Amino acid sequence: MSTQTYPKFSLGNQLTDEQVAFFNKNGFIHFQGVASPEEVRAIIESTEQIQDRWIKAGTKKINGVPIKFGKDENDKEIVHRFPFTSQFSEAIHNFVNSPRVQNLKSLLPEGARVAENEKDGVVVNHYVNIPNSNFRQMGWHTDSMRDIFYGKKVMQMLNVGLYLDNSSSDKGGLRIIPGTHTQNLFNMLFKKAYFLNNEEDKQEMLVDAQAGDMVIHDGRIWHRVAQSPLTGAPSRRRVMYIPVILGKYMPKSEDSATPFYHNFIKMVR
Ligand SMILES: O=C(O)CCC(=O)C(=O)O
Ligand SMILES: [Fe+2]
Repeated sequence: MSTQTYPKFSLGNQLTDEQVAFFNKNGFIHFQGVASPEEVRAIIESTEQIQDRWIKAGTKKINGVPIKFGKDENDKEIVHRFPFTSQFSEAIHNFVNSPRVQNLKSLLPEGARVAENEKDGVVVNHYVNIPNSNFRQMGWHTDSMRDIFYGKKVMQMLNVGLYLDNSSSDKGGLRIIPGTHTQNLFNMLFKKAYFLNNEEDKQEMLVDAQAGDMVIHDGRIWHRVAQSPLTGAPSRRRVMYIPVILGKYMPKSEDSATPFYHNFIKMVR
């Protein structure tokens, strides 16, 4: 891993020219303390309620997108990957529609929108490293690859990550290769084996975040989530992703088909 560090910013009412320039050059940007501890707590609580509801009802998919289930450190059944959370949580819906998040559209060309009911909606990931964990890491990928599975042209998109737990190398953590958002299509497709490759890259950079921080990445950037060196509760890592997208409006409904790339997500553990 590169020992390089990077500057962290604070998010005001409008992005500064310096922040926009940093994002355009590197393909990511880190804002500290964007959500208050109360907001983070309310979001976590609402995911726990959603989890109980889905488990009780035996819900397997939302709008065609599979819910990823597994076990936590107490052998309790949990949800590891929650799609479309803002449709089930007022706390998440309010955060996503707050000016802090809506103003981020200015990082993309005119017409960008926050996608609450397209793609997988606002996703919460909950990793925990136990023996036989069903979700403790995520191999190398770009998020924009999903556009190709939808038969769409690759369009610029943002994935806006809100950290619900502290996440440094003790959690494994998000690793990104800065600048890869400007690569050509061949490198986006073939630079690494999608989701199968979990190997460290010399150029990868660790995103070292605290709960409440926001880290935005361009959908074309290569990234992975490393496995925590710890096990059980100390390995817990929860992060929420808000997609900001361009292009044709493609809302999902209960009748929507399961996207092909979920065959890969199913393999991720
Ligand atoms: O958990 C993370 O920080 C990244 C997750 C991710 O890359 C994804 O869901 O596409
Ligand atoms: Fe991703």
